[in-house]
Amino acid sequence: MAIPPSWIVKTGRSIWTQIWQLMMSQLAPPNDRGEYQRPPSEFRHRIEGKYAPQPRRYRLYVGWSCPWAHRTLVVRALKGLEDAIEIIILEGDANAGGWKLPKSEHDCQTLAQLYRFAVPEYRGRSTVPMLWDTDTYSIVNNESAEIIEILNSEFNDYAKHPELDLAPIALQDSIAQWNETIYQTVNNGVYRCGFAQTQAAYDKAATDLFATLDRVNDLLATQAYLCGDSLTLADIRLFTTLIRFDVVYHHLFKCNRRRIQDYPHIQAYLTKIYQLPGVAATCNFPTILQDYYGNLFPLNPGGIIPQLPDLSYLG
Ligand SMILES: N[C@@H](CCC(=O)N[C@@H](CS)C(=O)NCC(=O)O)C(=O)O
Repeated sequence: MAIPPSWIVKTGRSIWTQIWQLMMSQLAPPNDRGEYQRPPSEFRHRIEGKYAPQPRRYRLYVGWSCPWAHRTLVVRALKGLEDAIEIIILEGDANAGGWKLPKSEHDCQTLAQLYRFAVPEYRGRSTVPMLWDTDTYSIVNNESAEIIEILNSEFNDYAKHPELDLAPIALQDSIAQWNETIYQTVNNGVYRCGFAQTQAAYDKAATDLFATLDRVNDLLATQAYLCGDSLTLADIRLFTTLIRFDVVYHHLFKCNRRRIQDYPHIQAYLTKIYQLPGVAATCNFPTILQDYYGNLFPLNPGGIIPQLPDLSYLG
């Protein structure tokens, strides 16, 4: 006797919903309203005291797909710190989750093992970007917002472009205000859309996201950057989400009310930053597609990797 299709749909839906909720609660722990809560970063040292600013002493562990790590790659490129700060590019591990090292270090094959090599009792997330001290084998900082401040100001003696200040004192209030808005509604906002576990949580995140994009588009009609005429860290923080938007977030994270291509002033701004020297080389679109669609299993269980949209406007 054939199984009625309505039974297959009902049973499949019930089993899949339970598995999905279980996987999502691991991937993206929600609060009691089903809203995604990003855990705070735990290593927050600055370049001071035992961490002296020396060339080739510190290393950055990054992954091409990660927007938070991407911030650090853009600042490193703009400041010309390639010779002073080495980068180690990690690979996302679709099966085990987490990041794999390109070659074994201190007997560690994964980033999680390296975190525990430095701090054996550490039980938090092993995230990129991570700034590592090769002298003391310790983690200096794993908060991208702080790592970009460090790269902007602490290695000027070794930077090819020490004159470039991405956080001038006169703009610090404006940068801080934009950082807060952009983090809540755009950088983390796209994740709040994609990782929402209730309709209400999604609706709120999507409304907040597009309200900020509308506002930014209007602002950029009359000025070059978020804080006025000059590029700041706030722009770089916005850039790494914008560059992934039409490629990934628009579809995978359901940020589909508009694309960046539908915002003329944001599109021009994105292109301008993309074309700054060294920036295009930090944007690895095939890996971005592969990691998001291939590794975020609960959001894309079939594992199909879509084709790249037309990005020819970037030049
Ligand atoms: N607050 C951190 C977030 C970094 C982050 O979430 N990185 C993700 C990749 S996009 C990661 O490494 N996740 C691995 C994990 O959570 O185990 C920052 O901005 O530096």
